[in-house]
Amino acid sequence: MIRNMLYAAVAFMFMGAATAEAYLFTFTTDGAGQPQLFFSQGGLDLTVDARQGNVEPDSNGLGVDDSHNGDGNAIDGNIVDDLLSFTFSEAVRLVFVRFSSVDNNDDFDFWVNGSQVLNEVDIPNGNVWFNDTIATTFGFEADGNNDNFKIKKIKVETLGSPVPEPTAIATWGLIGLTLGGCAWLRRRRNK
Ligand SMILES: [Ca+2]
Ligand SMILES: [Ca+2]
Ligand SMILES: [Ca+2]
Ligand SMILES: [Ca+2]
Repeated sequence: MIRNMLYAAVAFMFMGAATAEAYLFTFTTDGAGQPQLFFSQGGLDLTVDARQGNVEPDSNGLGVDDSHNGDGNAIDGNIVDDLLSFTFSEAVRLVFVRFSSVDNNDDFDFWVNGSQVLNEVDIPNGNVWFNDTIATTFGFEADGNNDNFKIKKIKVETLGSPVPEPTAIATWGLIGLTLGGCAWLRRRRNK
């Protein structure tokens, strides 16, 4: 019985290893524009890059200068449609994005692993929540002359270790039952 409980505890510990870790990246450091910017937090690496031109960091968030004359430093649809992408060193669940420099006619197109999946998503005051999107790369695109915004924060969760296969749990259970059965037989023989 105690042995069975022990094996159940071991199986539970395996499941417990699957904890997800949350990472919040905040982009409020001013700096020079670069084709790519690199960030790291607790072993999770993040590369931010612009489809065209430079990523432009300032105290209000990350934007894009698409390298054409007259383009502003926001992610905007002016001259060229700017797309800013966030690539993580492992697959993560996107939790929320906080946009900044937003006015009431801004919306974004959402890209996942290089493909556009949502069009014209309105940007509210506050966070945009994405509870069930798992990928390594998330992109935010502006199009049309009205769209111009920056990205100030992004929160993601790592997925943790894979949950053990049901067969692995069944095997642990079987081992426990077998050992328990042997003990029971031994007890009977010793009577
Ligand atoms: Ca721009
Ligand atoms: Ca532009
Ligand atoms: Ca748009
Ligand atoms: Ca606007």
